[in-house]
Amino acid sequence: MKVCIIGQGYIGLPTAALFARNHCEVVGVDISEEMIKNLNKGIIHIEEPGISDIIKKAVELKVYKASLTPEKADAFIITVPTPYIVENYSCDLSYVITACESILPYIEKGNTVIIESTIAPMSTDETIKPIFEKAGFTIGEDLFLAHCPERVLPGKIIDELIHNDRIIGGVTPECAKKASEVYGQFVEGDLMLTEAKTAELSKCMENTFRDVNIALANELAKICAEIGVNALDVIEMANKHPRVNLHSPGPGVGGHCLAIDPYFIYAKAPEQAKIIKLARDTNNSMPDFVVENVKKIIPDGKIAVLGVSYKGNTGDDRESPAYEIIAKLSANYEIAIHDPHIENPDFVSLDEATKDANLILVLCDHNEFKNMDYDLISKSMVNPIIFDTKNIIKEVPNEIKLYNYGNLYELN
Ligand code: SAJ
Repeated sequence: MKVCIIGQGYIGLPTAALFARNHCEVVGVDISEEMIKNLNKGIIHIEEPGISDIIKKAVELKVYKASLTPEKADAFIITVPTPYIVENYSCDLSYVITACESILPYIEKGNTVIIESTIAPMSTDETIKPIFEKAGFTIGEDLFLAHCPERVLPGKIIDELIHNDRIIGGVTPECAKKASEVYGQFVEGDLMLTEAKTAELSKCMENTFRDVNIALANELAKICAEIGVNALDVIEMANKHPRVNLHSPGPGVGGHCLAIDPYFIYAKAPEQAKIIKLARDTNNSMPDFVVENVKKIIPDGKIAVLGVSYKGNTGDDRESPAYEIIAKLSANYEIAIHDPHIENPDFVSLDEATKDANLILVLCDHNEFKNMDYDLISKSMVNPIIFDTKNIIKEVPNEIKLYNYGNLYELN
């Protein structure tokens, strides 16, 4: 089977790697010339375990190639971003539409087209299907169209792409059947065949479930700071109940999924999606909560910000709440940023960041921050204080004061 994948990002590239490893011929298409050049040398641009080796080998074996233009293939998979439109929260389909139009000259009767990008409910039927119908195809008869959302956790993408169950939402039952044959090349989880709109809403709802639960944990953190209870102890105790799973509070919710997908549902049914919108607002309020507490800890001085990735052990900083926090603190404080997973000429080493700092502000749960060189920190800071918004530091020496979401009430 030959597969052409449009978009070689966090999802498109690992997907391409797995098709190539399973003896398919793969063309990976992207608009970035530099990325294409590097990929054809086997050099990848994302931090994700396992991908680099597979792509290198696939390039050598000539089963994978990257290109600026699509090619004829049996299956086309669209994995381009879908941001939300700030004014009305709806799903911005412009990249998906452009990607669909870009493959039109290469599509032949009998081909399968799969949209993996997360899209709002009804997008496949109302917006994407007409693009191919206008080009003369009859969906379900001579072209097979499906929405098959990805559901993988960054850091574990290869494992989850292979083993997670997969929703296959066909525009017609025949479309779902054809799309399932494509994923059958490497997916070992169940392939669940359904309609496109059910697949669209299921995907958005998965991330909304998580966003709402994180909002509940963040609300708990605020309540505890107000009334004088240790939020982290509450979470630990409550989670001993066999049917309770309180999530972890933090500095806000980042990434390209949880911070965006719930809006796609809200934009479709704002009158009904009350909890969904409130959860988004609660999570969006967390940077202000962090800033308020920083101000209570120190009125001015230098802050060493540790970590700007949206989640631990990745170099991905899309929608990261860290940037809003830094922007808001910059007005009153000197800020030095350290992130071992992100290359940025403005970022500094841990030594440099903590030198003469008045506060260490942990905004991301990279492993490097769970156990730091506290001797060095004690020497470089006059009065060492750490505010750990990810609640990852378990113990510090006596001379260091540690704040996390368990003891913020001490600041009242
Ligand atoms: N976070 C918290 N508290 C928690 C868990 C997470 O504050 O208890 C924060 C993280 O720090 C991060 C954000 O939420 O800023 C999102 O992180 P995440 O690990 O929950 O999710 P993503 O965005 O990396 O990946 C999600 C996953 N969805 C679910 O777990 C339901 C993944 O399976 C999806 O494939 C992915 O979105 C996607 O592409 O949609």
